[in-house]
Amino acid sequence: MSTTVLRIVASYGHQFLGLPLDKRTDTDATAYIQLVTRGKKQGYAVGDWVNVTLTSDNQGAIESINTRENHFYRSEFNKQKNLAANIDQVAIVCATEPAFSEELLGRALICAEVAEIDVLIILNKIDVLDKLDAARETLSLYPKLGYPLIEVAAKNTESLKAELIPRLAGKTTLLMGQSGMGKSSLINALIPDVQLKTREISSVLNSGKHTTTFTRLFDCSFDGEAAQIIDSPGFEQFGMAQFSHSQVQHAMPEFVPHLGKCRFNNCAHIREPQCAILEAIEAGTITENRYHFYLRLVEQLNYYDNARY
Ligand SMILES: Nc1nc2c(ncn2[C@@H]2O[C@H](COP(=O)(O)OP(=O)(O)O)[C@@H](O)[C@H]2O)c(=O)[nH]1
Ligand SMILES: [Mg+2]
Ligand SMILES: [Zn+2]
Repeated sequence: MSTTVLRIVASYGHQFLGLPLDKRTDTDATAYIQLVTRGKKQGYAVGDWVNVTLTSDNQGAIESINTRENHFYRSEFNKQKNLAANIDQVAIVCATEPAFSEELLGRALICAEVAEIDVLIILNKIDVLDKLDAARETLSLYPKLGYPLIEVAAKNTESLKAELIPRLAGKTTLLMGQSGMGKSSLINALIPDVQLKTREISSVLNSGKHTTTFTRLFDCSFDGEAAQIIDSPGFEQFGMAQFSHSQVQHAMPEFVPHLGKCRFNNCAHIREPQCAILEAIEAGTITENRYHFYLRLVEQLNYYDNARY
């Protein structure tokens, strides 16, 4: 038995697949190493580098995990759900139609801020003209908060070349979106042979019927520049149960300049006098919409805090 370093390139439930650094050719199904975890140990994510004891040509056990640059996670009631590790950015796909959830977008942005990972917001399906203005209106706030926003149509290759590909080249990007936003269409347009690669990986994971429910890392190259795209299952929820009030406040860029400036140190920014946050709402630098989003998050954090004890 020998020990080696692998990168986790796919996860499905508690199953993981790894590839060695020198075998990034993910068109060869035989290169994948099926990984088992020791005991009940979990918390691994696609993008992690792990030390593995090989037990056969295509199987191994994860012994330990190398230090992460970062990891992007949701935080459900009693555990963290890792989506990816060691990434350069999170790209969140929204669409003109069906309408996307601004609540989920807001939550994903909070998770990215807490993890200190850059964000890219993608508005897809801009060819659906009668819904375009409404989507643009909703999203117009976010570039003001510092989040880059690009507009594309998955079926318009020119828009991908002009807007999206330059943002992906040279980077590792976690691509996320609610189902129906066009994430698969984007992946299909960006990654040649994606169907073949997906079939191969599902056969190795022995889950052929669940081809879109696993997270996986694709190695690709745009104009000769290497890039990695991590495809993840469509999300319908975004828990942040374990975040603190302070984490949430600091994850809202328009709140940050006002934090610590309220009259009371323990100000909850709800109806206290001389509250800097409430004053910022009066002044229009924090929108009512985002403030109510914040209040909903706080209400949920309080609920979890009470439920835990
Ligand atoms: N009009 C238009 N339809 C799109 C575009 N991208 C995807 N779609 C359609 O939107 C639907 C959902 O796309 P899909 O890629 O499966 O979304 P996913 O659930 O996010 O993976 C499909 O019917 C696609 O053909 C686009 O740019 N314009
Ligand atoms: Mg899909
Ligand atoms: Zn306050």
